[in-house]
Amino acid sequence: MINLTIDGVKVQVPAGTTVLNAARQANINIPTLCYLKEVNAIGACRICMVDTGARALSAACVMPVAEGMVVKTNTPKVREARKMNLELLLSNHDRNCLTCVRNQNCELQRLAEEMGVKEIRFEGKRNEYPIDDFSSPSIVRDANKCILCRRCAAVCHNVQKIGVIGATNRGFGTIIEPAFNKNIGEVPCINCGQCIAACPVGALREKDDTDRVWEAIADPDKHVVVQPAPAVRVALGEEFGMPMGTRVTGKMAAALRRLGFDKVFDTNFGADLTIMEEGTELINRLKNGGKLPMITSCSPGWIKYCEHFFPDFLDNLSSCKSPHQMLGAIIKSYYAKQNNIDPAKIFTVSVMPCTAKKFERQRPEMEVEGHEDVDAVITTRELARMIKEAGIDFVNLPDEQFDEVLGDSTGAAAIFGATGGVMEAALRTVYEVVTGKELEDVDFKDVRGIAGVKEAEVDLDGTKVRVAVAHGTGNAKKLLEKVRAGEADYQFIEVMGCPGGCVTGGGQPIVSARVKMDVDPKKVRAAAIYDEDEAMTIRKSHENPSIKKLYEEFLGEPNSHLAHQLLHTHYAA
Ligand code: HC0
Ligand code: SF4
Repeated sequence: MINLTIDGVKVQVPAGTTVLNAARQANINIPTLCYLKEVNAIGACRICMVDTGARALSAACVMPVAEGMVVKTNTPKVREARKMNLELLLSNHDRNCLTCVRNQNCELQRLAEEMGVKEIRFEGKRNEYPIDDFSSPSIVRDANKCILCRRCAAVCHNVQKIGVIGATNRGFGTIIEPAFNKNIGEVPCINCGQCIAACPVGALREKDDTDRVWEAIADPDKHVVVQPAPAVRVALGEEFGMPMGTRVTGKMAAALRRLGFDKVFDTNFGADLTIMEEGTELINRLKNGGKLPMITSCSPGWIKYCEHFFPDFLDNLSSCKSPHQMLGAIIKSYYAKQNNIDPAKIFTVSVMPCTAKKFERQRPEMEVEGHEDVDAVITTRELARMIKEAGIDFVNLPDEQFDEVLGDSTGAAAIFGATGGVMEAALRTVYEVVTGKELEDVDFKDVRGIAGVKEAEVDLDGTKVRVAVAHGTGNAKKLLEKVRAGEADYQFIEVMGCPGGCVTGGGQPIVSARVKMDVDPKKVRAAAIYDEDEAMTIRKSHENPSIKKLYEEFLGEPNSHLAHQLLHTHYAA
């Protein structure tokens, strides 16, 4: 252990700890900007300057502790250096804060306020870059707001193992962009939005689709139906100042109704339906010598990653569409027919924790008879904006229910939003269907948690099924390389494109680097997801009475001809 003193407080930490982390232990906050725990520690922004007694000040995020070190984090020299560095960043920053999507949630803005920047002493020359708001269905890049912290590039390269954005040019001309000045939609970006979640400012944001949704709601000829994803209900409250991990399912349903949607259904119904279809597909592949391992197909970032980087695994993907696409297709067929509504007049909106779903909904693979399953996708953040714009007092809303039949779901569907959830939900059903026995303990804890790759073996009455779960494409890469090399043998794999699964998708409320120093949203939001599951009386998809009704009245049986037409697709290289 290393002993040092920080601002007069004695601290003992393991060797290799940075001054920044040692100070946290002593409850001393050193301001940071480019630092992002477990993602980016490069000492680039020089905001975390401290005095260690050396000739020059040091960047605390990259400075390791040393025995007997005396650190001062709050001297006039330190404060002036930080302020100067911040003012230099601000001197050529596009400071249109009032109209910025990150207004009041911007780490640069907050630092300026906390460091007492009252005026900017230098007015620098500014680059004027074109905004790329056209090349990608998911991601908007505004380099005029970029502060070159490289958090986005680090998450894309080091965590997701994709690396389509990085620093090009030098000096004043440095810009974070795809190689060869390409636009983001012209490179193998998977639309995961993890770069947006990492950005401290407004340089990266989602493509905003709220205007299209408002227009549809206002159109008397349109029947507008909404469905929120499993992960939205454990994060939306954060946008209204509620603590991380607060479950707001009932308030969310109430808010959607007040926004003017004609029906408030639930993607969780689609998740139960997915289990029926995907579970049956797995059982058939196991029985009939189909392609194994079967890999889940509900995460569109993962699908695009697979297409670009692991095309030899495309036949391993389940043919199931993702739950919200399935529900969209059911709304425009079954629901339209039952209620005598022309499907052409139905406008379906998905509220997703995900930016890649904006891309997925446009894919030609998602059309049935000329109708798109889903007409618009908005993120959790966009829904929050709509609720605020409508003047709805979200925190004080009563709890309401989803509309019935297509809003009815089980605990199995609830857990889809956390890594391992789709696997666990599938196992709950596959076990009972294959063995004909009741599952005594529905909790498959081996596939829960935030380990990058999780494994389990399930005994289906003598047949052993080996399963694996990976979240974040970086972990998926590791896992698939092992499978490709014949070093691992599984029958069923769940992959989610984002680290943590959907709870920490690229469309979720943005958590600042400062909060992430102490709290892991992957864990806190997932805990809320599992609480949601436990609170449900029915926790297995095949026991959902509304799912049974849908098969009885319309689809026949899982994997039927009609089910294939509406709910399945195929991704080709
Ligand atoms: Fe997910 Fe989904 S669980 S991808 O993570 O499968 O986005 O929440 O909506 O469709 O259900 C995201 C979350 C979904 C879908 C579901 C799946
Ligand atoms: Fe990289 Fe994902 Fe951002 Fe695309 S959306 S640039 S893949 S982090």
